Amino acid sequence: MEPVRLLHTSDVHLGGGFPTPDGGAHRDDCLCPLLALEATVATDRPDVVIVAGDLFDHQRVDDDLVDEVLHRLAVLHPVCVLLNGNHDLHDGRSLYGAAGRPGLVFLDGSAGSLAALDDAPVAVWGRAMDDHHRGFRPLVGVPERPDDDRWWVVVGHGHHEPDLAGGHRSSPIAPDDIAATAADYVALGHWHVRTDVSVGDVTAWYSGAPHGYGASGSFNRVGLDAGGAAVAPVDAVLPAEGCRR
Ligand SMILES: [Mn+2]
Ligand SMILES: [Zn+2]
Repeated sequence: MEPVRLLHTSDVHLGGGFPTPDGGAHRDDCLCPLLALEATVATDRPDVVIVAGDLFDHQRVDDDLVDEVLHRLAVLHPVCVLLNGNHDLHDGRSLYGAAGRPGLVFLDGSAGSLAALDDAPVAVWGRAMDDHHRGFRPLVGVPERPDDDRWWVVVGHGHHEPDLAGGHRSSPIAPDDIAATAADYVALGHWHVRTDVSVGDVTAWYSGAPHGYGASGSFNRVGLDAGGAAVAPVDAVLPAEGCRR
């Protein structure tokens, strides 16, 4: 298979505003993390961009901001794969009604959506979250690895829980769930800290939030080739003093 390069992000939380490490502020209409993503795409030239949930901070984000964000992601070139998260549930108040447009692949199925991308030899699966509760299992119900010449990428938004029996958190993801995907890469969201949760042969990461968590944020750069998945951070460069626009 042709090698491919992914750029994986999650927990962008647009519409929520957030402080900077040195006391500045990003406003509610801030696009700084998205501008950082665009800058990274321009230099890194990935084949696929993946947003693994919580692109938006809440479901009351202004329509114009939602439209601008979806438009900018749609025209990124490469294709952008979107999964929603618990902050931007795909339910009756979903913000993703306008996500069906060229350049975007929104994984909208509450039982999972499988998509074979047009412009890259990649098949991707993810399960849209319509309710964030203990019974929602982001990585349960993953289909068999497609039997064709494509890299197999699974996307999920939820809480990694090594001891499922002893836990209580919503949308749990067990190590066995990750292993069972048999994926070349599992792109996770929900944790704001970049974290490796790989199991055996299955490479799985939380990308972390681009605005960081007490430190500067990053995106996850993933190369898939015959040697497997090579994962590295790439800095998300946001203005330290807060919003510029
Ligand atoms: Mn989340
Ligand atoms: Zn900002």
